[in-house]
Amino acid sequence: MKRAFSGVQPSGNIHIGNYLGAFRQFVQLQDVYEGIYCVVDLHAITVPQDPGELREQIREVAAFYLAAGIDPSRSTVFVQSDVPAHTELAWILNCFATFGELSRMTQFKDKSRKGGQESVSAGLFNYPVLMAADILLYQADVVPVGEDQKQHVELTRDLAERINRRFGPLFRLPEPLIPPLGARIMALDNPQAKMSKSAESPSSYISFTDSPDVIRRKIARAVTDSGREVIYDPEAKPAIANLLTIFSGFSGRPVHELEREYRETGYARFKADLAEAVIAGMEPIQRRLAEMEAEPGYLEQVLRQGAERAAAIAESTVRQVKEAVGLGLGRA
Ligand code: ATP
Ligand code: LTN
Repeated sequence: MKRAFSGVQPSGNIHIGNYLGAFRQFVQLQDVYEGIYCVVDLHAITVPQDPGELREQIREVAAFYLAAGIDPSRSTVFVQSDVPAHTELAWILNCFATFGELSRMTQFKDKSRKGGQESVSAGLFNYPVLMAADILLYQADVVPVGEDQKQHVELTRDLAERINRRFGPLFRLPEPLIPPLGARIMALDNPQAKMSKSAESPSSYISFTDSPDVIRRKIARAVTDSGREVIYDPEAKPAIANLLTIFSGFSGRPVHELEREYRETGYARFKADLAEAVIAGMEPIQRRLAEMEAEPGYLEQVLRQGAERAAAIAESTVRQVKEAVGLGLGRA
């Protein structure tokens, strides 16, 4: 079986963009790929985190993988910092990544613009190299992610190719797997900005901790475009195109069918039905999350087993890389 690897940061509440762009794919891929899924807590500390909240969010992301439908008997779910090989390979890869290519990463440019380049952590700059280590350690064939992570997977390929050329075939070259629908869900209050966990305003996203009433209210208040026709036109009507994408994602109905039904009904009716589709789609996941909360030992056991399985694969890659690069005294 080919292998899929992905990671999600414990950096806030999981939202419907994370679900449509990432988690849903992970679950669908399970029949075709061996899945390895990671809670990337070392990535989360590249920006300031409160220790108590971070720990809580690590549990939440781990639980979300399972609640979304990842089956721990078929896939591996683990916490990044439980497997030291991630930081070990990241250092080695850092010595082959260039300052120039890391300076060109869009996510770094966006996030450092907010805080100012002088004061953001060096970890934020090196973040894509840690991500490359995550992927290359497991010799992943595919990396299911939302559109925003495509550039990081391409950097991962570049690093792997560079090192393979110099030292021989150490790493498999991974492909990004971007879903055809929902790869870039936009903020409800601004269709030019990506829906984001760490956004300041909670009205910009719908989180899996939101109750049905909160979801109805957020969708009712979501910005729309001028006019009253519900049509899919991302250029002229970016807000409505985003809502149609969300509707299609949760209802399973194609966008053109929704356009046909709601074209003339006006925005209010469209938004009311959209809210019910989102609520219905989220409900089974929210129910499983609540069930798991009542059974905390279960999650810990899954994560412990996951870390053991992951470490066995990761350590073997690190051993081969150290050997090839000439580190230590060698195995003999
Ligand atoms: P942050 O805003 O803190 O960077 P985030 O919401 O971008 O967080 P991540 O943990 O970085 O969330 O991403 C988890 C997965 O969700 C990634 O595969 C990412 O590509 C995907 N993803 C994130 N935001 C969206 C979005 N708005 N639409 C679709 N997919 C998304
Ligand atoms: N950078 C990603 C999270 C992430 C990841 C990974 C995704 C870290 N390591 C490895 C795929 C594979 C993000 O911000 N969403």
